[in-house]
Amino acid sequence: MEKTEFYQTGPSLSNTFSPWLQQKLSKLLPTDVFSQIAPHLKHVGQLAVSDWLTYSREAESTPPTLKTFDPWGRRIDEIQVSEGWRALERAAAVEGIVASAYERKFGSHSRLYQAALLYLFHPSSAFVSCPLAMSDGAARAIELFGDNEMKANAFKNLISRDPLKAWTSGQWMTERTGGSDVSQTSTTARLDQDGTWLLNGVKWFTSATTSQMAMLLARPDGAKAGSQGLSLFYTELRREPGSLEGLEILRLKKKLGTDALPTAELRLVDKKARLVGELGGGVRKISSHFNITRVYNSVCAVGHLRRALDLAWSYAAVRTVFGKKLIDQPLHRATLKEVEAQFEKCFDLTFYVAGLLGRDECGEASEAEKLLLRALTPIVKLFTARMCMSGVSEVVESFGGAGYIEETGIPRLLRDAQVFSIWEGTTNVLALDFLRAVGLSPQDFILAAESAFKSLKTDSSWALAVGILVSGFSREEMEVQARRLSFLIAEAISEALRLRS
Ligand code: MFK
Repeated sequence: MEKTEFYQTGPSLSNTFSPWLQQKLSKLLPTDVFSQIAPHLKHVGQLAVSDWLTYSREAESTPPTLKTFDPWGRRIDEIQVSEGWRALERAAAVEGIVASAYERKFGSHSRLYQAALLYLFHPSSAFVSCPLAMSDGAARAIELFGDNEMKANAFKNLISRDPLKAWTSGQWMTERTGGSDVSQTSTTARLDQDGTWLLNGVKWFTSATTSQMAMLLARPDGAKAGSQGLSLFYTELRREPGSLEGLEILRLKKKLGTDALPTAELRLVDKKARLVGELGGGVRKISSHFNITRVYNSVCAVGHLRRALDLAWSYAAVRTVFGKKLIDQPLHRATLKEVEAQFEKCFDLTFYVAGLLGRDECGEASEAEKLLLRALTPIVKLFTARMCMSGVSEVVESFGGAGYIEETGIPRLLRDAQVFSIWEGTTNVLALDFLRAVGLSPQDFILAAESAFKSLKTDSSWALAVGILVSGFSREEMEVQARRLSFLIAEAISEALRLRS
């Protein structure tokens, strides 16, 4: 080898329970809670850059496969996942990524603890975080609307720390008739003579079809058209491991990213199910589910952006161009710092909403806090998803050509980031959900936000947002403004959170 030959050094990662994160969490949590959870977060931060990184790489390089028939022609519809994926599912149970929110060991602070665990887990999880999100949402829906049997069995399994007992859940809402427009659900439900509900239809996007159970929407015979006629159902997928009941897996989806995650099209054929709560109100009931998955989406988007930035800073410290390390190049540093600033806004907003969720779940939230949680959940979801995508794009560019080469793992960051703004509601659907949340009385929202954050009154983004909210615009004009409004509110509240910290 000639002496002049030059090789670049790649980025490296160290424990992601960083001093920065420790400082943030120590301000968000009472001292005794922080000191109790810190050792566990440190342990998880180390796993995220060691064992879990190995498992996630294995899961991503060995995507799931569908085996439709056995060698003798019997239909088996078996999804095979890698050992890396299974190891990550086991690890998630052991570390209590879902359980910590429901054990409520730290009362209403438990959600922040859980959000911190998820934030550390997600970037090395190969999107095992997706089934966890749906499992957490299902646990909440059962807590709120489930019967005693669901609480005694499914709920316990969803929050089990024992990998042999732990369940995950699907959340099946999307159909061919309409992705965002759930009101067009065509899956039917009929009661047979024994009083069992039998469901028939096709679910077009079902992530984590390896789960043990799912929550899904269907239209009982004779029910109205539109979303008012939908009910929420609970179903178990398998009689015994590997044996699907009343389900055909039509195919696995080929996606832009999230390669390790088995996402399938399913046909339900007289699938036995149980009604969750009373008949009707299905969308309202499943919203308790997807409001949780939207918070997960935000936490994971923030964790994803953090991972991208960690890699970018690490690379900047080892890569020399024009006679200087990238980190010492003023423009390169300033560019990454801009992304850092967006990241910090996302982090503050997300952990604020996670804190509100914890208070709500423990019955401690005031009416104003409940309204803030309801209205800010869609805003934080849409904002963090968009900031993650633009920030990760900047990070990919910061690697130059290496960022465009598959084996570096950097392009995957961008492909995976795109999902955050699509699943669990697109940017526009969420901006409209904010309008649904504030309804006819935006004044209540304005008041709630201004009493939570005194500094809003002098914030220019907030002034613009309030101007739109009280403008008396027609419904159509409000819809046109909804997206801009959401970004203005996200900017204003994140600035208020920055000033408060
Ligand atoms: C790694 C990160 C983890 C992420 C996990 C990803 C897992 C992906 C798996 C998936 O399942 S992806 C599918 C995601 N699909 C969506 O998110 C659906 C997007 N569409 C919407 O959110 C629409 O806005 C919606 C379906 C809710 C619109 O439906 P409708 O029927 O037009 O709503 P409508 O009639 O306004 O509301 C029906 C009821 O629900 C009302 O209550 P009432 O019946 O009491 O009047 C609403 O107030 C209530 N509601 C709607 N959205 C709500 C809500 N309540 C609380 N929160 C909300 N967000």
